[in-house]
Amino acid sequence: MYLLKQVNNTHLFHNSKSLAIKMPRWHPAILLALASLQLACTLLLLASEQGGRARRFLAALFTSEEDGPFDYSHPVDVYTNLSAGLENMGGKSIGDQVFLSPCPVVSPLLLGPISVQLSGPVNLSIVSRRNPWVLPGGRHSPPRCKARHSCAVVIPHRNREPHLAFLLYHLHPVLQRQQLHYAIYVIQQAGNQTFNRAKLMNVGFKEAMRDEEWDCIFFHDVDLIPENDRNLYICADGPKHMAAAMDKFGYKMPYKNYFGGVSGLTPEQYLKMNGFPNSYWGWGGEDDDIANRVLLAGMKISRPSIRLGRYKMIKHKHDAGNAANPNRFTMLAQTRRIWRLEGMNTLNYRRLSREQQPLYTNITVDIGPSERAPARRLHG
Ligand code: BGN
Repeated sequence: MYLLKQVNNTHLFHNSKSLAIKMPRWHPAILLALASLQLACTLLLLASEQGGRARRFLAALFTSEEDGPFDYSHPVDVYTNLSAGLENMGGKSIGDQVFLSPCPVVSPLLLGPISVQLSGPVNLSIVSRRNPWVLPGGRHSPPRCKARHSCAVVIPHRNREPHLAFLLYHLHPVLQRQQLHYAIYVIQQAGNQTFNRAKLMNVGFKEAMRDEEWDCIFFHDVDLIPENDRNLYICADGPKHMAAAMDKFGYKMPYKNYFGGVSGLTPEQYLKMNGFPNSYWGWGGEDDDIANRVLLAGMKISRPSIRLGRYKMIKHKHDAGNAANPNRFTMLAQTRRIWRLEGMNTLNYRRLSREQQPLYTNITVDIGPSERAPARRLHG
């Protein structure tokens, strides 16, 4: 399909070249005078009191819808009219997916900036009550139209139940507003070994794909809450880094190829880069390794604008069992040599349990003792 699109685009390009329109010849001085006149008129119009509409029109011409403008000083409650919105979407009969027509290209349920509630009593039973449309295992499909996109959201986890409740409180309604067919997978690392975020994400990919051929797999930190429901959990041409602007970094990228927090890949993109590394035990570096893999596999990172890709991080103390990984610098220097040899193709783990909870599929895994990094082993 992708190849087909490429071929079609090239074809169109060649066609458009051959469609050159014959223009009359004007004296350059006349052209210059006309252009100056037009510029003067435009400036006059924009400066005038009635210029508001013209300014908005020009802004709409030069910024895409996804860039806003968004007013983050007046966010909206993410549950605003949610159930009514889902019920009133037209279509034939609830649950009978076969006879439903496709959902609109742009969901009419989207709100833009949403308020992030990080105080007050939020627990899983409250989240369940607020999300009557979510099925066991944390699955959902729009009730009145056929979703155009599907995604699995993988959340690596250990001992962060309060954060998980806050995340699900916001994420479920966001995904429903986006009219996606989706499921949420929480991958719990058993035991007290050092945490291994990237390996848990590899496990999540494999476990999610056992259920369904998802269009897109998202890898989501448990402590990052989306601030705009127009930041779509849909894959892009290149591996997508969703969390372009986090409050903790002053809503900008901390550095150019940052790939941490929340990202989404198609199964093809993920397999092309041999998944993620299994050997980063403890905090840091694994996201940079993943970014390197994207580039080494010949792909480009795709990212929403920093106006759209906003996330709030839940403040917390440093995790026990997730000390900074002292090997990360040497390991990162080895990605180029290692990425094909280590990743999805060397993943091994033992699944201890898999249950359908009301809000997510809960998978507990033994991912083994922390090995030494293969980069170092290969070194000698
Ligand atoms: C970087 C970390 C990332 C982390 C970001 C943001 C490393 C490797 C050092 C070369 N990378 O410094 O893993 O997500 O900070 O906190 O430590």
